Amino acid sequence: MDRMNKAIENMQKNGIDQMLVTTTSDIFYLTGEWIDPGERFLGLLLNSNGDKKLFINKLFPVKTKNIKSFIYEDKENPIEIFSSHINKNKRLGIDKNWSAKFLIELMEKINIKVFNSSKVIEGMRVIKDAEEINKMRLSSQINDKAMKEVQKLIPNMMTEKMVARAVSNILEKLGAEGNSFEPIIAYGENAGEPHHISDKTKIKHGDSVIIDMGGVKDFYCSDMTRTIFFGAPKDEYKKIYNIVLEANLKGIEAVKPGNKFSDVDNAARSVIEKAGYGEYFTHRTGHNIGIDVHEWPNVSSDNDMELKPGMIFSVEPGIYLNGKVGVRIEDLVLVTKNGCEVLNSFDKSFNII
Ligand SMILES: [Mn+2]
Repeated sequence: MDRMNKAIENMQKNGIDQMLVTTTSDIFYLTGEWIDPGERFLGLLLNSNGDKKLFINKLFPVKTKNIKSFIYEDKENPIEIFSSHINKNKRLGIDKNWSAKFLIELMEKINIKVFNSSKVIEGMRVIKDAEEINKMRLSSQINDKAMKEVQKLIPNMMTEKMVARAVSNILEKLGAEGNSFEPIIAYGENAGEPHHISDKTKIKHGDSVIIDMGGVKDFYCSDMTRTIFFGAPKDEYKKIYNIVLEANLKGIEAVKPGNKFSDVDNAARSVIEKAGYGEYFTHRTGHNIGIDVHEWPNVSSDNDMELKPGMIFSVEPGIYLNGKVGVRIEDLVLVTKNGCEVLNSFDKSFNII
């Protein structure tokens, strides 16, 4: 069954009569078409009776023949057109990412009960099929190769920003379409912030270097982090590195069907807690990934959802000592029948360049 009909079947099972899908990645997942409308309205209205209607601005050509398209022009009001296709006596499922400007306008125009129906597509996307798995493998293989090239740039005394800028070119040369997110290159004390924005900082002797990067290949994202050192670091920093590495390995070890996302978080987090650095691991252990770099759900202590074969997510523990040092080690893993396959193979042993 194709994905769109599967989605409609899921709607029927969940008692959802009508549902609006609006994100570029969900529409790509369902139709195979990548349409990025910027600020303009794009929506796929699915009905449990099997009707599929796409609302799209004339600026964006649609190739799909199996959906009825309603094409509007800039001089028209797309919410006016869209609202005339809704059954006002029934609840309308709405994509949680739909822009509030459209939702507010719709709610001002018509009196209808709306609810968040994102779980319908999220629940499908969380399990990758064979074709998606192969694309995810390839995407991470490219990222592994790119990491090697990026690490070669570090001794060149370029700023964080210059290295970050070089990442997309390296990924493209290796066959990717580009970055899956703005790469994080963080030196020394900047690495002490988990989401540092790369700036004009230059590297100093003994700095830890966080390199968090990912590419897009055939619409599927990679995401990996390595931390290396520029010259021998303080003993404590080496100790921290080995704790984070142990946490990464223990987290990965916990990835198998039957375990929960919270078990993976706990396996990684408890290594860091036992070593006395629990308060410095300030984020969740990971996130699912696929067409989007961050997909539902998270690998976190409060997520008791069970792991199932075909899920792909990151395991990325870290320790961040504000103003001093930061270490994060991140790999993508695929849940298999008996355990997991790590999609990244780039070396993660303690490394001084
Ligand atoms: Mn990540």
